[in-house]
Amino acid sequence: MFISFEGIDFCGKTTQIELLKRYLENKGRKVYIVREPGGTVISERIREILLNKKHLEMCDETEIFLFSGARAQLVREAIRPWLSEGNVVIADRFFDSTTAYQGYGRGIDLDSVKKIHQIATGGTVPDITFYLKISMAESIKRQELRKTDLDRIERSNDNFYERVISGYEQLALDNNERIVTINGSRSPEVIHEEIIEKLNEKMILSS
Ligand code: T5A
Repeated sequence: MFISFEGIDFCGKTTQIELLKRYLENKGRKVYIVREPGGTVISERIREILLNKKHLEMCDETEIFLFSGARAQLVREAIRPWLSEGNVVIADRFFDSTTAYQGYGRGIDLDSVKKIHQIATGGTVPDITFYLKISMAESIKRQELRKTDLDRIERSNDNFYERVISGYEQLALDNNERIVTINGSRSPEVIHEEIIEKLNEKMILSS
């Protein structure tokens, strides 16, 4: 079982992933969480380069290849071996993030983005993806509450984030058999319940 979570920054993915992990472990499942970019020694090194707020000169093409390089390593070193042992893998972002941020957000041609995904993942696709939908205003509110320093991507302007949100909307429409849109502006407990409901509906938990 391979589950991914998507959405704009501060949409609540990490919070929901922790709740879901606990739920599944209580059901006796072994669960691995991976975050993107990151999750292996090499991918975490790439993460440092990508998110470093000093790297403002990074061009969009370098950005997409670095995100995809980190993913290629993660898929082969961690995700596939864990899935093949029958474990649950929950990914905090996967290739939909690249389509939304680098494709729709930065404006890289979407057909090229798809080809890069194919090379990076070699066809490994989540069984189900939860898109936690929040508005730009909600994202900014949570970011201000958290008071942490912003990384390089988070320093992108509001127009960029509006394009990323439109990208996620389009992705959800185009992949409605895989991507489930969840209203992420409610309480974490209510969101968690809906996620469990959807997993049961799609019989993902019984496999
Ligand atoms: N990126 C990533 C790309 O551009 N392309 C790619 O291909 C990939 C993979 C990664 C950055 O890289 C970009 C996207 C990102 O900008 P990151 O540090 O890993 O950077 O950041 P995020 O994935 O965005 O993770 P965040 O930690 O910022 O946000 P989460 O995980 O979505 O949210 P979470 O759970 O940490 O919650 C954020 C805050 O909101 C509160 C939490 O307490 C926390 O303070 N919160 C809620 N508040 C109210 N109601 C709820 N329901 C709440 N749920 C959580």
